[in-house]
Amino acid sequence: MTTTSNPPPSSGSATAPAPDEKTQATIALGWLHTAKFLTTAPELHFLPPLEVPEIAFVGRSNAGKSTCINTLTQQKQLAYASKKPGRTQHINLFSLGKQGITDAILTDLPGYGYAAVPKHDKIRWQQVMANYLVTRKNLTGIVLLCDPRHGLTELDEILLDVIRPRVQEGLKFLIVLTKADKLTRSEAAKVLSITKLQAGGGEVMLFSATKRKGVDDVAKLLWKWTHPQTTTPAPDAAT
Ligand SMILES: Nc1nc2c(ncn2[C@@H]2O[C@H](COP(=O)(O)OP(=O)(O)O)[C@@H](O)[C@H]2O)c(=O)[nH]1
Ligand SMILES: [Mg+2]
Repeated sequence: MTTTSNPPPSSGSATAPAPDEKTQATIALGWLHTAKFLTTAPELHFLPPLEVPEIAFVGRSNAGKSTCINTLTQQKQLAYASKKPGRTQHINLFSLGKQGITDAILTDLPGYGYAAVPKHDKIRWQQVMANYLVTRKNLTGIVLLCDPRHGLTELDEILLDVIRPRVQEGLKFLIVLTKADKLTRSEAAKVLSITKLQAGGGEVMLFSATKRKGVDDVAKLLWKWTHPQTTTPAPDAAT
């Protein structure tokens, strides 16, 4: 017989989201929709020092980063802003906040691993990115986009090594497995559990822009990262 020392947290259904979560997703998506192009810079030292929390999006070229940012912000011109000639190898910042009051920054870092890029540009870029990820003071969280059909690649692993000390110090970290619509249910479950083992203290979520899978969950997490004081405490699931 089992003991009764662990009462269930609630009597509601385990699968249906609580109404409260739906409201939280609406708030988070409304907030993400306020994203506006702020500035662009070729290197960290050209970026303005900022006080508000900053979330960086990183990933290999073609991982689905632009599509993910467009989906989360419900705007097409944002990723377009990062595609303008001269900005593709830049750090692009977007401001977020209701009523014109910036309360967070979303950073789009150029995709890496694109084969046609000359080697010396690749090395330069890796240094810019590592410098940004290691020293940007207001950096609060990192979202690593990964196409689950390829899994984490060598360059993703290098990035994980670079940020590991900061994650251990409390930097938030999320791996978004994109294009989940391309996977069968069992493939999705498998890659999710494998990636969780590799995520080193970070979270992992499945995402599909076409099927709108994971959109609410990623939005809520980004909101939570940047508004810790306004987040209602969740039932204790921490280890
Ligand atoms: N099926 C599917 N294709 C996607 C999804 N997200 C991105 N893609 C496709 O993947 C390719 C690369 O996406 P993009 O956002 O440009 O990747 P980026 O280089 O990381 O910015 C494009 O052809 C997208 O249409 C998704 O959720 N589902
Ligand atoms: Mg892109």
